[in-house]
This record gives sequence, structure tokens and C-alpha cells, in this order.
Amino acid sequence: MHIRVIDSHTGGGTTRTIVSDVPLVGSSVAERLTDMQNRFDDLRKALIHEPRGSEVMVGALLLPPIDPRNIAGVIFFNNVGYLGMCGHGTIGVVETLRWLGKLQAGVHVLETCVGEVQVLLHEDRRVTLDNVPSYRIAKDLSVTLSSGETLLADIAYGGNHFALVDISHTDSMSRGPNFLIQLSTEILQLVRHSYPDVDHVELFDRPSSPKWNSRSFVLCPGGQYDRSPCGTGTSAKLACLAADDKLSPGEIWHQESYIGSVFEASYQWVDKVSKS
Ligand code: PYC
Repeated sequence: MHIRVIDSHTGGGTTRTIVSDVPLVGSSVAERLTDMQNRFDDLRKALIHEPRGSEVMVGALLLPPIDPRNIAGVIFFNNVGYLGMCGHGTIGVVETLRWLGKLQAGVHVLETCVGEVQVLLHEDRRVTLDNVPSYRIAKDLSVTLSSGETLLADIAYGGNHFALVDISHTDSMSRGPNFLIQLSTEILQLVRHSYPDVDHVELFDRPSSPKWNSRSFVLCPGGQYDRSPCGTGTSAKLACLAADDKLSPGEIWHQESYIGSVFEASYQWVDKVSKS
């Protein structure tokens, strides 16, 4: 079987887009995802695992759209399974479609297994995306580590489920990625007792420059960290800031990644009832 893929790069995050046809069945992207899990999971592993891939990579399988007005369907995956949505991956897919000559500047809609995502390809090749509705689920969950230290986690959804933890009162961010992976993995295991859907952890510290609002370290489900600022994680962060009245609708938030790349984000209320 010959599979054609195109790799792209979004603020440090790699996206491997499969552009060959994979004959999935289903009348929604979620149903096609189930078909992929049942019949083509070896393809996911072959494309993302070494020696062809790497654990830091996100894969994106392009599908014909269900609604012909949309540009494509997309299933995101990584080294251990499937993602509801992926912000850096969406930007990578848009750039790949542009590079293939299949997308012009303007507004387009991609179908993901958690809903439609509107994307704007700018004339200068920047990409803006309007993510699925995001919301906070819980505030200030106490998480006591084996060291005895207690941290507070917010639980929020931004296309994936996140535990968000402020570590700016500690020196953790300066202790290197191995330490941060260990810390966030322990937080993940503790949080999942109460919130089993959570599969990403975001640690927040002060930014490296006063131009940005915050710097994050994001643990992904496969045990690696996101090199990009994490689009779905940034949406989860904005949901928490909105719920706490710390950011106004339309106000810009600059989220810096662990490696120093930056996403610019803002929000609008869809349904204020979801505020917790
Ligand atoms: O950008 O949303 C994102 C993302 C999720 C996992 C890795 N990147």
C-alpha cells in the first residue's frame, strides 16, 4: 500500500497530513473515526511511530466532506490514539491544502469528529481558526502530589479535555522537559480519578517576554509535550479566563509555547450558561 503524506510545521508542532484516499465508511466524521479505529489503526501506527514518524508528530487524515459546501473532513491522531481536535494540526492541514493548490485565501470549513471548524486563510498565508465551543468544567480541583505539594487544577474543554495548572509560584518551568513531563504525568493520573476524559495537562508560568501573556508546557496523551502553544489548550485556557472574567470578549491573548512560539487568541461567548 502506497500512502502519500505531506509534513508541515506550526510553531514547532509537526503535522503529517495523509493525502491518499483511505476508504472509511460512515455518515459523520465520528463514525469514520470508529471505522479507522477498527480497520486502519495499523496505518496510524505505521505513519506516526518510528522509523517513519515520531512521537511528537500529529497525524491528520483528510476525508471527503460530508457537507459538500465544506472543504474536507479530518481525523487527527498521534502515537497512542486519536484527538478530538488539534489547533496546530488544523493550521498544518490548511497550509498543506494551500500548498497543494486546493485552497485559496478566504473562509473555509473543515469537519472534525467534534464539530465544524471555520478557518480563514489570509492572503499572507497566516491562518485563523474558529474552534469548536470551549468551556470550563471545574475550577480549583486540589491535586496533592507524592512530594506532598498541593496544586490547583481547572478542568476545561477546548476540543480536547485539559487539566490546567498554574505553576508560576514554583521554579518548575526552568527544570527542563523531562521534569515537566514527570510532573504533568503525575497530575494527569491524579486528575483522571475524577475526570477520566482528561488526556492533556497544561502547566502555566510567566512568559519569556512582556509582549506575551503566559507561557505553557502542554503534555499530550502519548507522553510527549506539544512544541506549539497548543490550539485546543489555548481555547481551554481562554474558557477559564472568560469564566473568571479575566479576559473580555475580543481581547487578544498571546499564548507562548514551551519553546517560545506564540499563538494569538480571542473569544466570543456562544452560551454564557456554560460559565462555571
Ligand atoms: O494544537 O490543539 C493542538 C494540539 C493538540 C495536541 C497537540 N497539539
